[in-house]
Amino acid sequence: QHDCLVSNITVKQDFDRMRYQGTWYAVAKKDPVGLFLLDNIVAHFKVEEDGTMTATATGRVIILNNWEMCANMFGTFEDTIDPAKFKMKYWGAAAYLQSGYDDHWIIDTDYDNYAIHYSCRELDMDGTCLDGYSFIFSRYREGLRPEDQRIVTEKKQEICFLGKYRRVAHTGFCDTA
Ligand code: AZE
Repeated sequence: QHDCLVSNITVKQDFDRMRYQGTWYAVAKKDPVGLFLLDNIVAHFKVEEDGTMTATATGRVIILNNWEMCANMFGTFEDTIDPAKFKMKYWGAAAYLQSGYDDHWIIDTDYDNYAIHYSCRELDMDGTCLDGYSFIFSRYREGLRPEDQRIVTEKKQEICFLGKYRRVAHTGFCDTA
């Protein structure tokens, strides 16, 4: 049923960036290769006056052998022909944080409870994803409602990341400063 080809992955139809605005708590994540946000990951999406989508994100990271901190990150989104597929330019508030340019796809969302994000950084020769990451977001830091969990499990399968997610803890580590 799912051939795992990145080109066959379907995204949210008629994605509405206005309704996507506000706070999203990462409740699970699939990591890419290399450094990544560890936990306490919260993102805030906004649509600017010119219609551009932007976001800020915070999360605990460990950099430069054992320096634990909260990374304050920024992202701006470039539109593509598909309203749910963006290119995200991102950077850190401090220069020693990561910066980059990633795909940012909204696989599914109901805007009020859950969202499934997907980013493939590197395609394999066969068209599957060799290196990618994904976030499961909730409007509530406590997690997803049981009825949303079924949808999320189905979508994890569709993007071929089922079994590769880890729960994202929210301990309050990044709540201040
Ligand atoms: C995302 C939500 C929208 C805004 C941004 C996001 C991604 C951020 C990173 C940050 C990595 C930082 C590291 C620091 C050492 C998708 C969560 C910017 C990928 C690894």
